[in-house]
Amino acid sequence: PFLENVMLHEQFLSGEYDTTFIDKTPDLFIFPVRRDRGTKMLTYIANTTLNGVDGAEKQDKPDFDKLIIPNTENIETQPGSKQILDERGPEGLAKWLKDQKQVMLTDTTFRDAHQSLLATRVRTNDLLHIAEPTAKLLPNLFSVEMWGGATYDVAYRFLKEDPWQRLLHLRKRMPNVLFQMLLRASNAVGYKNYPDNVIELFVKKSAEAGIDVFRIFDSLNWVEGMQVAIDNVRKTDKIAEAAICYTGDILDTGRQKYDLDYYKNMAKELETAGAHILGIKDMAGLLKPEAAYQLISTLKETVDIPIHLHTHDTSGNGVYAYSRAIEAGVDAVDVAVGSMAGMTSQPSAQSLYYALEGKAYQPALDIEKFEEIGQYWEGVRQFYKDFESGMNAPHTEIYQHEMPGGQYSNLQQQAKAVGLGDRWNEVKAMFRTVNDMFGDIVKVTPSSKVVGDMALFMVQNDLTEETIYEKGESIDFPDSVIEFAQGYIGQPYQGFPEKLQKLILKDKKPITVRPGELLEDVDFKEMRDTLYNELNRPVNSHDLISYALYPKVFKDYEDFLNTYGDMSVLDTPTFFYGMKLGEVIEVEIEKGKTLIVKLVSISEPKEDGTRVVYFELNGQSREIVVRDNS
Ligand code: 3PY
Ligand code: ZN
Repeated sequence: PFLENVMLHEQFLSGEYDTTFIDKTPDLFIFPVRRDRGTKMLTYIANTTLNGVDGAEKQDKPDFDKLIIPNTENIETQPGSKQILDERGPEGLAKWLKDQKQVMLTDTTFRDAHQSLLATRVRTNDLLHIAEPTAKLLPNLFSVEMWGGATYDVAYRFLKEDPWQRLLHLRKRMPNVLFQMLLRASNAVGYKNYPDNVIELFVKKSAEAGIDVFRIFDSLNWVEGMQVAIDNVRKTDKIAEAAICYTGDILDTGRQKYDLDYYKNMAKELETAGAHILGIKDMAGLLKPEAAYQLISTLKETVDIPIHLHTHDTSGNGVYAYSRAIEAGVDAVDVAVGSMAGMTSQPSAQSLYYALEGKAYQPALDIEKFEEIGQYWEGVRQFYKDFESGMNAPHTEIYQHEMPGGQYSNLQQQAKAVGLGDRWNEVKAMFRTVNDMFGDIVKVTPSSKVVGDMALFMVQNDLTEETIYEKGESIDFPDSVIEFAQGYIGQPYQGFPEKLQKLILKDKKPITVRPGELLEDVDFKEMRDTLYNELNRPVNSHDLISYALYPKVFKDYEDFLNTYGDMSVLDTPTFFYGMKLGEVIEVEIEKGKTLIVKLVSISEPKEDGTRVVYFELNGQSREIVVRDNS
């Protein structure tokens, strides 16, 4: 009742109080187990067993090997980079990073690796099992990238889980390494520009919940679009890693739009804008080894802050590119655990380690531990085999189509969904054509999505570059393409190609200012009241932010919770495939409370298309009636 009084208090509802304690204490929101919690869960399992998950074909549950989780119970957690930040602040941390002799590593396995290999589908449950072992076995990491990018949206939309809970639970288990997220500047973790006060609250609450390093980028490398995010990160005393997105090819003298001077100028601008670290974000893996050497050597002379390089191994040249960048003095690089590395993901930590053997800058880490953690991931990866892109060899075509690693598997899924699965090669080629039509732009979320949408649209409608110019006036372009031409995701370097912009916009007028300047602040107080009435439950800051970013996705997630409850507690095979006849699973629905579920039998379908699914729940018989959609 005390808790209820607090949460129904006028001041609490108004949001005019410091919510830190409540936001960071998810336990407060665990209410006594209602009687129907078991029924809801069984309904999800029954439904998934009969019909599969939304958006995928129903399949029988495969036999998976048991996961191998390193036993680290008796190992103490060593202090790491997180303690350095806490003790010395962001400038002190940046200085420490720059002073290191060996190259420092960011492990992206918890974010970009699975975003790039498995369409971002790795569930919190699978991250939690390996979180503590990772913190204990790899205390020398610079950071673990575990949030942001597409993880936020996909968590709600497809995994039916709360990304804030992921962050809070991981933070508890990994107190010693810096947590890093990818922040799309004014697009936060979405695909469009948001009002400045949404970015402000998002950054503040993410920092409070546990993010230490914010890698901030703008999808058109438009520094003006990054300033609000940089300023807000600086206000939290966390690390602003402002990033340049690498595009084109500095070695190609025939292509001068993005040359060394371009990168030098932007690096200086970002340092002036307040970056603690300079990020180089090679999101598609276009940075060839010699280019890496030239770029990093030049930038090391240009800025005083440390430099952190990110690439994708799509071409197979990732380890070589890193080796050359390290020779040129780069301070940190992004890698993934071997079994989740390579191809569209980051280069393998282990491969890089061995490539640098005999060098003073070889990373200081226990390679055996990486291998142990890799065995766990090898097992987990099996659960997500349906989301693999099918790329199983180095893919040098990347230098032609320039598609970001995180986009490759997603766009491929999108192409399949609109019936273009067998025209994937055409889509890739069109991706490059569209880039050139747009004036050779930086391609990374959301600008890469615009290029992808346009490429799909053109292939689907059998349009070519020529026919676009011929028939453009009568063509209704995809919404994202119109918004891009309007300037709603920012200004491309050297502007839009005018002729195409006019064809796309027709009567609409483009903007040239920062979209955030035109967007009204969100009234969070009013939003809190609206949400409180709609959800019929207390609303915390995380709910508010998620609703502000993704209103429909967030509401659909709430509907899912009302129907089935929190299914993030299920093991991944059960979440995706349901159960087999006779199978018994254990589900820890909250700390110390475990349910034992057995699937006993399934009846024949009745006339109305439903079946009865018979379970035992903690030894007691339960029947669930669900529709069989097959
Ligand atoms: C994202 O924005 O999600 C990316 O990973 C861009 O590379
Ligand atoms: Zn990336």
